[in-house]
Amino acid sequence: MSLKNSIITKLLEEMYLVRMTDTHISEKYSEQKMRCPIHLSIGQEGPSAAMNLNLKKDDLSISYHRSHAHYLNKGGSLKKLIAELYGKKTGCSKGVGGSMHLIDLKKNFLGSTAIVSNSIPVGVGYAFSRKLKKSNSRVCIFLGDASTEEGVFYESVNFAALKNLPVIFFCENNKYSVYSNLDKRQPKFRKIFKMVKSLGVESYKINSFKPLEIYSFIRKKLKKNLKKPIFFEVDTYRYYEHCGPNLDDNLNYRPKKEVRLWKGRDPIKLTEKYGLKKNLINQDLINNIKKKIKKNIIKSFIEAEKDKPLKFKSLNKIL
Ligand SMILES: Cc1ncc(C[n+]2csc(CCOP(=O)(O)OP(=O)(O)O)c2C)c(N)n1
Ligand SMILES: [Mg+2]
Repeated sequence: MSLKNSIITKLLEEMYLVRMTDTHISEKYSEQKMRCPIHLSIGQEGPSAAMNLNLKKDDLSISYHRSHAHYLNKGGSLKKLIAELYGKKTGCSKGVGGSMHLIDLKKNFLGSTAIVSNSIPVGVGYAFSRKLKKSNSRVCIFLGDASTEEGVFYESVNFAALKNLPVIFFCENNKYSVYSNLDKRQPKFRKIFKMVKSLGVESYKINSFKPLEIYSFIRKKLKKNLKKPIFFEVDTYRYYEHCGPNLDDNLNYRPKKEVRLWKGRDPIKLTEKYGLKKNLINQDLINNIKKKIKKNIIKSFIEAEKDKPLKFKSLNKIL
């Protein structure tokens, strides 16, 4: 298998895992057994898969409220994610965190949190410790576009620049903070990546929505970067409502044309189309990958539903 074959296959595996898991969650959510708020990654699978394929096992990552893709693509346990959503003791946060508090330290996924931007200084702190310990690993900090409107973001970027820390800031710009478009929140002339550049950090806009191109762009820049802070901004789009299992296009806060445009740029469909056209993959391979993932998802849901619920009395011991 050539390098390009294997990258296309890995990108698809990672993106199917996220899309199929989140789709299953959305379908089962109305049963009211998952009682935590959920922020689905459907539509945004490309950047996460591309970034994670550029991370090594001993690199660390940390994320925000929309973290299913980042957790799963770093190798976070699927079973423990589902158990977490069901509030079971077997969940990755022992059932007390829910969808916005995912963690898998065995895979160096440091966590995700509900407070916008608050994982950014934690990630920078980890990078500082990596540097003091002369470790070779980097810390990847996933953030949404709204994070760049929080004061702590600037403090963190400043500290990373000052101390020359091995941090990758990875900004997934889906243009919205809940219902508010970026043009209602930041001056039109401002480019996020340029603003970060002016703070003294090597900074790029990834001008592609094609996962393979995103992957290659990141790879090239990281190779040259020598573990100094680096910032990537990439455009992406969520298909579902900000928080919850449904579509909310009926609310009309996003222009229909924009939604159509981005659904036409679907990261999975584009990757499948490219891979099939260039004979890098075939339909049998796609079917087999999906079959295997589906089996694991069903198994994880069955097991999570069977697991013992968290007893209120045992909370003291956990917290
Ligand atoms: C400090 C803080 N302010 C406000 C909120 C409420 N809030 C939750 S998610 C969100 C939008 C975040 O948008 P973005 O970071 O772009 O991520 P996206 O949801 O678009 O993926 C807001 C304002 C919060 N959780 N924390
Ligand atoms: Mg956003």
